[in-house]
Amino acid sequence: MRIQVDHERIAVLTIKDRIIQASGAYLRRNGFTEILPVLLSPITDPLHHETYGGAVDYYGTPYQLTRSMILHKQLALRTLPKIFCFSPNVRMEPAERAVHGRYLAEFVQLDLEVRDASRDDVIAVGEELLVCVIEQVLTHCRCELELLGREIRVPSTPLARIPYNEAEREFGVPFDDALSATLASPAWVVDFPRTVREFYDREDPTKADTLLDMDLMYPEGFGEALSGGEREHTLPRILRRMEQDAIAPERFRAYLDEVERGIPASAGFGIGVERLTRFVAGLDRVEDARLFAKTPGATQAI
Ligand code: ASN
Repeated sequence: MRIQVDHERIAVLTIKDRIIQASGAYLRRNGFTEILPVLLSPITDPLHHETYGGAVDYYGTPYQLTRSMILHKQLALRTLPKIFCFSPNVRMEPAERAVHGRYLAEFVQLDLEVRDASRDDVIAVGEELLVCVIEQVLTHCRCELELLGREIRVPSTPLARIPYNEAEREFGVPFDDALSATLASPAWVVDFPRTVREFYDREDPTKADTLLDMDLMYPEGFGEALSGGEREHTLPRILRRMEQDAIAPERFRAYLDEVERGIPASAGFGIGVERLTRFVAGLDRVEDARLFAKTPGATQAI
């Protein structure tokens, strides 16, 4: 057998390996415990945008392939105070999303959640994590970055925070690509309107219809990196949010039963590992950041 040597691919996967190693080490140093992913469950993230499919016949009951582990993260915090997980997510996005170069039907997010934390707390974790990952890649993957022609700097923190309304006023909606193209350093977008996000992100008690949540935007047009926020954790508020989103509570019965028994207040986020690799390695398309990539709308042999 003749093995083909693809130096660029090796460089990208080496950088990705370093990103995984550095982020896991950073989180463990900071008191987080890694939990293993859930792949199948009667409940998963409803998401706010349309994805389709993903149901599996599980002994005659429809189970979902995980779209994100958000609901399980909340439940896991009853056992452990700070958790993270390299969580495979399946999101069959509409085919037209492939043009953006940042969607994969199957990807991994580094998903974390902290009991009794505020948005500011997890923003600080996100910034330190990003700085640590970039420092580690610069230290250990100089040759790989050089081979890929990528120059990347460690961002200075705290990163800028841009209110959602401001980004919308300046760039319209969706603003991800346009905003990201103007940034020289990663920046947060904060305070999303309730109507554009899922029921689990917490509404600001002092500002109706505004959420205590955030996205991180990469600079140079790489687009969205991460989503997260503080969470709703009481039954009446979650039921109200589901009603506002026209979600039948029956769909989330098992989750709501657990919420009724009590889940902790928390905040957290999930950062896409392939998108982070794409940004750090400076790749045109996210599918170059993993093996066996599945782009929206296309079927693959493997
Ligand atoms: N993981 C995200 C979060 O923690 C949710 C998502 O990916 N939709 O908020």
